[in-house]
Amino acid sequence: MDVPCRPLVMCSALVVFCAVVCAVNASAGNRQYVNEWAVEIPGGPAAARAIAEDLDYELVRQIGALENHYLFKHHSHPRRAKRSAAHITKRLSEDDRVSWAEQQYEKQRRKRAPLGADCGDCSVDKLFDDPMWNQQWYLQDTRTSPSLPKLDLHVIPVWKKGITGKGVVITVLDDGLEWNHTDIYPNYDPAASYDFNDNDPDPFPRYDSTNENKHGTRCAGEISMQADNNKCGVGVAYNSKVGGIRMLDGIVTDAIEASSIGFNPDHVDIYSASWGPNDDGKTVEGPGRLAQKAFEYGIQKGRGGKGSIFVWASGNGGRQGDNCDCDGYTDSIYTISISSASQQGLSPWYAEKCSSTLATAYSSGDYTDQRITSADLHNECTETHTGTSASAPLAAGIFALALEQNPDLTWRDLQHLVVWTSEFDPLANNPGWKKNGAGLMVNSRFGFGLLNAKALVDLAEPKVWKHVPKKRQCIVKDETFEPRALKAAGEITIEIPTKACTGQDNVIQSLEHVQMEASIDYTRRGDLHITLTSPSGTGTVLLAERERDTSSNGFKNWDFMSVHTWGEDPAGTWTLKITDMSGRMENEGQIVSWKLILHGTSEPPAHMKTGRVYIPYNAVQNDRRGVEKMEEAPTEAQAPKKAQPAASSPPAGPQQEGMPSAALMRLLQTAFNRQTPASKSRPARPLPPAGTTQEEESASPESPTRICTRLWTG
Ligand SMILES: [Ca+2]
Ligand SMILES: [Ca+2]
Ligand SMILES: [Ca+2]
Repeated sequence: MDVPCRPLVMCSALVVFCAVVCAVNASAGNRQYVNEWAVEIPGGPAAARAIAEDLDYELVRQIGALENHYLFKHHSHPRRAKRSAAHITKRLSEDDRVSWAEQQYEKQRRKRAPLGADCGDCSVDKLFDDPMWNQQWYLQDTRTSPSLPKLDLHVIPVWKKGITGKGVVITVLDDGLEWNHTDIYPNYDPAASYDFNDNDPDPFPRYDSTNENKHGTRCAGEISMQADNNKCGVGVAYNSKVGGIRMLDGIVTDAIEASSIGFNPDHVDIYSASWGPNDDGKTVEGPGRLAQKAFEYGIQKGRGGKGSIFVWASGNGGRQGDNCDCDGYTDSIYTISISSASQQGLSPWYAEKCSSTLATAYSSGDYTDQRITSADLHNECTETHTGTSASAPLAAGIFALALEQNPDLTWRDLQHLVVWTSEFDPLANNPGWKKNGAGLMVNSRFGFGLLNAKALVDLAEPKVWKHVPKKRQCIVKDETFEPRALKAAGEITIEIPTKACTGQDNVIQSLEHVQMEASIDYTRRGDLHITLTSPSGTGTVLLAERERDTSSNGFKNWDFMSVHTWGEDPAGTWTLKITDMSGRMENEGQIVSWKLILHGTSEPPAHMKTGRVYIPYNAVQNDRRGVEKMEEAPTEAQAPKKAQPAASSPPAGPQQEGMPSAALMRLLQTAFNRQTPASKSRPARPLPPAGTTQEEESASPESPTRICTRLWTG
């Protein structure tokens, strides 16, 4: 009896059939079929016409330049259908005069209009024809697998929105600009340029045998290299306008600095500076009187009153044990101070720590890490731009994108945007992260983390962004304070209770910057360690020890600035602690005076009314090919927290901890420095204006205990 077998056979056949059909359907997904067929007819046009007539099609046309290929439209078939009309295709295919036929269906394609217009649906590495585009790892994420740590500043999604820096003017304060460089010239802006070294309008650099003055051209190229011109690489804001202020190739004075910082502030939007006082680990120096006034003028009057944007490199003194808290330019509340991270997401050997750094951009790292690509002197290109010098211009370029998205952003809006959108996750494998009282992750190596251009520009969108409230300033002092002595192995603790000007119109409920202005006498300045703890419990190192700083000059009305308590409510008791753990028992001194200056707003800015949500960065980043699918990645994005082996870390500077083979690495680094431009790519930093202290601000009204003063409200 074979009857019982039959259903089995049929079922098996059905299963096989279903498996095939289902697989086909699954791969077809959500296809929309149209009433057109592509048909190959070896007999040519006459045969095509005949077939069309016989089988009731309209012959639309030959398909492009393809000989014997025709497009047929079926008269009675619906224009769009979810199912393919297999029977119609079969009928066509089985005609002896037809060698091949296929029903057409709609393909999902996205416009990439501003990008690679000639490029169709090509991949990111083919977006531009510039020969060094594929070395710009910090822009296009050259990872080979989504499970690897992310590798770029998330700029491409911004470009894909059509935002490329148009209408935004950046000037680079440096050693000149080779403005006729092929990759810079189309974006060069003479109105954003001047030569304060030779006092003429042409910032062209002085050539010499060592190409000493390449720095400004390299920094400008990072921002504004032309895209898709088959030359060098692509600038972050490749349609922005860029100028150069030549001011580092000669004697730098306070007047020259002020002239540069304040150059044409109604025309220039962003000033990018990759220089500062000596990174020798023993200098304490800030802007002189004129430069300080130039900053203030720019903030109050620049950009039609919205405030000039000053972007500052945080300094390259890591190996000298330098600390950017002793650099009054990065330490200024008016500058956006930018530090560096290597390709491995680590703090590089040259980076400095301090509490005033706001955010981080990529740059060079260990000698195996890739560096930064840019234009170079003599119309050449470079792939070896390094240091925090290379990070600040990348940030300036990203800020140009934000200003194109929303030209009304104030200088404080931009700082808030940076704080709120910079990413902790890609730098999470470094020590020193803490969560402040407002739920923000912050680190003295990186500020609030790695810049995320897409998040920043999206949040800056005029329909989304609400200007931050009016700036308030509340000064907290103790008029009864008497100088207190400090000795080696000793400790001074000062409790500072404050209501943060409650009851006055300059009450502060949401902090921005905090400044501790202090005068301290000490026999060996570099042995001092100063921390400030907020009422929310956020501990900030305002000053770390500097081994090389043997000065006995102390600090005179120095503003130690911190952004680490950003967003916190400052009411409560602050604790200032000064210690000397050096073991040099001969050390002695005193804290002469102090003043706590709280900057912020009387109500939390709109964007901060709900807490910051941190997303694993790979989840954000894996949409980089332009397909915005956050849900695809999160589960695997949790995984790639790489355990970074110490051996692959950069050579340790004196401040870096837990580096087992630091001596070996230092040796390698020394050898490396002899043959690469890493340590000499920075121009001589400008000679300091005389004196090591800031101008004392004019005395503010003081009351017996502590006083709250409202200053200008930008
Ligand atoms: Ca000149
Ligand atoms: Ca180019
Ligand atoms: Ca420094």
